[in-house]
Amino acid sequence: MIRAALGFGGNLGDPRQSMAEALRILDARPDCRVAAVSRLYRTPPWGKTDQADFFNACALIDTALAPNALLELCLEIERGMKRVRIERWGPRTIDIDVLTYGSDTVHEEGLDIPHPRMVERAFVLMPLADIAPELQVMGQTITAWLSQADQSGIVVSEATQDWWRGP
Ligand code: PH2
Ligand code: MG
Ligand code: MG
Repeated sequence: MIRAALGFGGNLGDPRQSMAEALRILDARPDCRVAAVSRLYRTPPWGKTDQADFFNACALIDTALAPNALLELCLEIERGMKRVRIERWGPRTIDIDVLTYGSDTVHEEGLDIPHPRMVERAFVLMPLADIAPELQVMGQTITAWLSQADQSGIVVSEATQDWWRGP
């Protein structure tokens, strides 16, 4: 099994519920185990700012899937949640990104690992620092990247790390 980091986001419908369901789907699979989930954050929209706040979280999963199969699974879960995505960086019900995969570097059609923009986005780095502060990405730790990122407007929405578990 390889340990991968996933990023979750959404700002349409009930993103908390969509992210929780996605995590439970992953955890129920024999080829994926959810090892850690961050707190849940509410974050100002990045890139395209005239849209609703996002909810964001990150998870570490242990998986037997190859990187492209993991990406396919994430996209399949997005489709299953009837992901609506009108435009790049625009509103969406759920977005699941493969951030890291072990310490591998992957450049394939539609897949770049580490996620090329993760180190400049506090909405990824803050939740990831909850669960993997020492993880090395592009030459430094998540903690180090986070200290250089603009964290303004980001608030913790759920302070526990089991917000995604069912009743
Ligand atoms: N995702 C984007 C674009 N902008 N902003 C926030 N706050 N959170 C996101 O997850 C996000 C975003 C494209 O994936
Ligand atoms: Mg994304
Ligand atoms: Mg995506």
